[in-house]
Amino acid sequence: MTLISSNEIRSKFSALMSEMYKNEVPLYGDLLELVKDVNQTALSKDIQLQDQLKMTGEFSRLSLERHGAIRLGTADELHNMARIFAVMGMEPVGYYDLVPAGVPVHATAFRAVKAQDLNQSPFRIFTSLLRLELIKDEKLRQLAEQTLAKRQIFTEQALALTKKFEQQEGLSAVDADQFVHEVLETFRWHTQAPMTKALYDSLHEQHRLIADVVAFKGPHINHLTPRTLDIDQIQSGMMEQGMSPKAVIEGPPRRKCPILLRQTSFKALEEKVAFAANQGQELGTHTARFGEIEQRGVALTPKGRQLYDELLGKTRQQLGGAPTEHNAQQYMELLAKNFEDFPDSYAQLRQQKLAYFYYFPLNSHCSGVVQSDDEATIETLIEQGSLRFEPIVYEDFLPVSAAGIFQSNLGESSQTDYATISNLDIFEQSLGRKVVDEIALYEAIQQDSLQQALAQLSN
Ligand code: OOG
Ligand code: NI
Repeated sequence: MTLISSNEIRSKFSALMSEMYKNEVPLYGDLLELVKDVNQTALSKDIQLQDQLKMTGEFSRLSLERHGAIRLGTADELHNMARIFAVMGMEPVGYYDLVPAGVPVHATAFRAVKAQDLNQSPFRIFTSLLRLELIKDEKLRQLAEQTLAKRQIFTEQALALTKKFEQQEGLSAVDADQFVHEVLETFRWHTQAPMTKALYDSLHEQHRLIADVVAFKGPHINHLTPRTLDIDQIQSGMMEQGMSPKAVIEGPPRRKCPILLRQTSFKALEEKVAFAANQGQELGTHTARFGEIEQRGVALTPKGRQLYDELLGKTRQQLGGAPTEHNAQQYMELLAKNFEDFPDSYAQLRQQKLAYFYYFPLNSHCSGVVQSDDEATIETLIEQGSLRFEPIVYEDFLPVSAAGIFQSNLGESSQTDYATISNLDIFEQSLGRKVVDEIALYEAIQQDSLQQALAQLSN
């Protein structure tokens, strides 16, 4: 029996999810059109960028690239979600604690980990787990726990096929096809909420997010984000088309050499929901789903990340908190000013070890030159024109940005001060395994490409 690769299953699922979301949220389709136009223009204006994306293998994945997000209610749900994502070659990478930012969840991002797998299908899902223990009202917490304990967010077949995958280390074409359709059910929007509107309202009063997780049959996908090459152009395009994006773009300011991740979103949709009632149904609304766009730049080393966090922190401090609609202009000016301290050429970013790079051999006939991978040799090879470098794209998320995205669609008032500490251990216990360290992944990609390039130059 031929088994289908996890890359293929992930690609299929990503495409299917995009179709479903387009049907559920037509505005997402409009956004894809806008992103397509902006990307085409950006590429035709910048041959160097085109060349860079072709070298790194990102060119062909760009139009397919999406991330989504779901919010889960229990450890059990998270654990099974991890098993299901494993069928698609996705591992939990990184840990994001949103509690310090006033959002009662912690999270990871499920994604492929190897460069060639990412280039085949870079589909990622930001997956957060609700921290019910932070609900102060004990009675309400118990009600929420009971509600979550009763629900089953996966279809029987999805779980059965996952088990089959684990046993035979793969799925046949027929099984893989059924698997993606079954798993899609978990992400679907439900217009019916199996609880009373009164209970929903009390949960909502504790935190909107709690209502969003607990009141529904499943963890509906709440956004699906395409990747653009020019987010400022998208931001103004969205305003022209009346899509009302959030006031500021999250992340670093506009730069010649983009770093990490910049994101903007438009407000959540208000959707009709039928709540359970003694007699029939009671109608209400719920806002959860929204649109988001992102621009990705080079992955930073811990040293680069520290500088990023410092400059972002300084900006927020000068502003006196998180940016709002009222001080957006001032925020963007401060941000641009502070980030002048962040070198803005790939050469400097590489030399100062602020970011990660791929290395490519340019001249395969300089035998004898390359004896070691020490820094002096590498610098000489670059100067000689024998070695070329290109940025490794950031594949992950940013906790401060994520908190900003959560808040923009939950309403600003939903920021609560939770007096608690981060808890990676609790998260990993719920997940049933350790999360992958993203820095180790970037290091390995850089190191592999350097070794390969040197080996080719020595041939
Ligand atoms: C997830 C928000 C985080 C991002 O891109 O940072 C996120 C959520 O709202 O559930 O998707
Ligand atoms: Ni997102």
